[in-house]
Amino acid sequence: MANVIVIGAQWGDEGKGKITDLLSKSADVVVRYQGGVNAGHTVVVQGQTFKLHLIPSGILYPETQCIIGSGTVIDPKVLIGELDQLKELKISTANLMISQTAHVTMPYHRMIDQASEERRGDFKIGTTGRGIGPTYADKSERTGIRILDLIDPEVLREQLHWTINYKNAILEKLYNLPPLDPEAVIEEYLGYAERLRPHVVDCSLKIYDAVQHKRNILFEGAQGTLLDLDHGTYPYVTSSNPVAGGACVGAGVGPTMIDRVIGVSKAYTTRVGEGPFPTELGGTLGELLCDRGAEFGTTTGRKRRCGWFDAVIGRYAVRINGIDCLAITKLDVLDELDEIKVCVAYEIDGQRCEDFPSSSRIFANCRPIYETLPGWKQSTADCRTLEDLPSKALDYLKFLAELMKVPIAIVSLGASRDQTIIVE
Ligand code: 2SA
Ligand code: MG
Repeated sequence: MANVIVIGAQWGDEGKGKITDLLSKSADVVVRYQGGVNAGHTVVVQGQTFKLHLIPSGILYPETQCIIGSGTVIDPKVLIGELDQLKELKISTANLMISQTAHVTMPYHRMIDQASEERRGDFKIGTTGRGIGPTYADKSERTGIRILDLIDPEVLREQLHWTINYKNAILEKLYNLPPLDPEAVIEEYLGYAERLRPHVVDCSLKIYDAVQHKRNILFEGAQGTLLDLDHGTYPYVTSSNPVAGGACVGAGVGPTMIDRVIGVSKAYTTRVGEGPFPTELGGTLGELLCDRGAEFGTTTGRKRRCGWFDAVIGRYAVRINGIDCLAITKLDVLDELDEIKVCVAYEIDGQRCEDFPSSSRIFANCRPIYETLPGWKQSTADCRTLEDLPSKALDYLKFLAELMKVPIAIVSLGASRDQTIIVE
């Protein structure tokens, strides 16, 4: 397996949870490198559903070491909730490690995230309201609280007193919100620190050790390429770097340590939150994809917007991430359709355009140019090899691979581990 990065090639929710779960079997270490509790991974194992936000799905394998890396933002309350959930299900969390340099999401981050979304009105981003943007903003502003501050009571006390007074002014004056009581927050977070302390490590050092020992490392991206702060559909993005390059920064490893990048894409497209989406489908087709694909946010329960596969985005994701093979998920969702469209290029101001535009304004005015393929109109849920697939489904996959110029290595046909085709 070697050292592999798994990233979302669309707007998140591509099914990375399932793919990383599959790959985790051969991984010794799984690392989350960005994002926070905005992420939601659903993994189904033997009929049991696990909804994880921060803990890598590799935790379901007893031998796998799981690291929540430096580039993540950690909401301790949610993380402890996940630890409790796993404990109840008798899954050991002894192999969970948390980077000491990850940033901590505080109550004021959530409050500011939600209040600023309200304030934005028509310009809202459609965030998960989990305080992600404000936590990363504090990191950049250099007023953040890191895990190593959290677990040092003296430092935490000192830093939080100062920061909460500063934030209270913002909460009161800008958002008309009640101030926080520093002592109450400090007490609450000191309690979290006690629970998390045994898991805290130097993440980069752990990974470097694993590299030296030739262990297989899996870097698990959250969200997706088009939600990347630098390369996504700004401003309708998250505040971290889900792209493959983010793995090096967020885990503290050099690019020479990475062997492969696997891009995960749905056989169609979804997006949750605001922002342009050229291939979005309204009406019954959109509803059908949403119903068949159970397209509701894992974290917020929000209904996801659904549309046709967009190969312009696919090619962009291949370029930005250096994807060398693809995992196509949820092919079975298309089983009933008479015909299936694929966006192969955009029309922008009357011109055909093959490349993704950087401006969200231009992107909002792109008209998709479609090619239409026939549907296969039969269930693929029980297919386990490419030969099992209806020929039209295989043609569809081949078409996607041709458009993106990378091979398809994995096809997923349902939520269960066994509903998967591994292409030899
Ligand atoms: P934020 O909260 O600041 O990161 O929101 C900014 C944008 O990023 C989008 N975003 C996501 N998009 C898809 N899936 C995500 N995770 C959850 C899931 C989402 C949920 O797995 O379904 O439950 O609603 C995720 N997290 C952030 C978000 O919609 C904004 O467009
Ligand atoms: Mg998700």
